[in-house]
Amino acid sequence: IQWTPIKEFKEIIFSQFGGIAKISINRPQVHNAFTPLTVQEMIDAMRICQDRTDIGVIILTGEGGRAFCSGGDQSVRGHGGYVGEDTVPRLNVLELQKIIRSIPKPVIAMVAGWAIGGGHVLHVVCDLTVAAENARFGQTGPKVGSFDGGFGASYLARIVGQKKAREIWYLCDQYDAQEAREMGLVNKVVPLDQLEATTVAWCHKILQKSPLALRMLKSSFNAELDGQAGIQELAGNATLLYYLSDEAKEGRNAYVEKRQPDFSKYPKFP
Ligand code: 1HA
Repeated sequence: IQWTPIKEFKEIIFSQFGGIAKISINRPQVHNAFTPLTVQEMIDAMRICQDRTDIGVIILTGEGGRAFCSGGDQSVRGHGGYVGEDTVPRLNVLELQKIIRSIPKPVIAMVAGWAIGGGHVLHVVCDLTVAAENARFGQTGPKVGSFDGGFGASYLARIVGQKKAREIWYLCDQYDAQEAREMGLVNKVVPLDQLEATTVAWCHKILQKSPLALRMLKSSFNAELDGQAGIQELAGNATLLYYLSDEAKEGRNAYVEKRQPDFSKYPKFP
C-alpha cells in the first residue's frame, strides 16, 4: 500500500491512500506515548480530514508494530497535566476524543501491540477497532495516579458492560486480542502481517457506501449517548439534508429576492 504524505508533523505521520487518511503516532521508542504536541498534531490532522471532501474514512494507529499507544507520556506529566514546550499543563487528549466521536466520517483504530491507559481510551472512542494478534489492552490509571472518568469510563461501560468496565479499571489487568474481541471491545483480530491490508479492505467497503447514510448513522449512534451535544450533531445533519431540498431553497430565494416565500407546492407528508 502506497501512502502519500498529506502534511509534515513532528510526532505523527499523516498520509493518504485514495479516500483513506492514516494518522499514525510516531514515537515508537516510548510505545507511542503522547505529549501535548502529539495530541495537538492529531487534532490538526483530524480537522484536515473533516474538511477534505475526498477523504471518507480515517485510520488511527501507531508506528512500529509494537504499540498503538501507551497513553500520556509520564515523563512530561507535570503539575495539573502534560506539559509541552509552552510549559502549560494540558489534558488535550480529551478534546481529541470528542473530535474522534463527532467527526462525521468513520474512524478505525488499527491496533498492533499495546493500547494502554489514555491510548486504550483512544481506541475505545473510535468507531471500529481492527487488532493484530499481538494487541494488548488495558487501563493503568489507578496504578499510575490517573483516571479517565469521561468516555474512558462511561463509553467503555456501554461497550463491555458495567461489571467488565469496572474490572478493567479497578484491577488494571491486561487483556489479549482474543479476550478483547470476546467482550466486544474489538471488531476483528488478524495476524500482525495482515493488519494493514485487512483494515484497508474494511475502509474500501466503507468507501463504497453512501457517505450521507454513514454520516447520519454515526450521529445517530452518538445521539442517545451524548445528550444535547448528540442531538445537536444529529440535528445539524438534518439541517444539512434540508438545505439540499427545493423547499428550503425557496425560503432562501424569497429572502434574497425580497419577496414572500411560496411554500404551497411542497407536500405536507403524512
Ligand atoms: O489517564 C490519562 C488521562 C486521564 C484524563 C485526562 C487525560 C489523560 C491523559 C492521559 C492519561 C494516561 O494515559 S494515564 C496512563 C499512562 N500510561 C501508562 O501508565 C502506561 C505506561 N507503560 C506501561 O505500563 C508499559 O510501558 C507497557 C505495559 C505499555 C509496556 O510494557 P513493556 O513492554 O515492558 O515496555 P516498557 O519497557 O515498559 O516500555 C518501553 C519504553 O517506553 C520504556 O522506556 P525505556 O525504559 O526503554 O527508556 C518506557 O519507559 C517507555 N514508555 C512506555 N509507556 C510510556 C513510556 N514512557 C512514558 N510514558 C508512557 N506512557
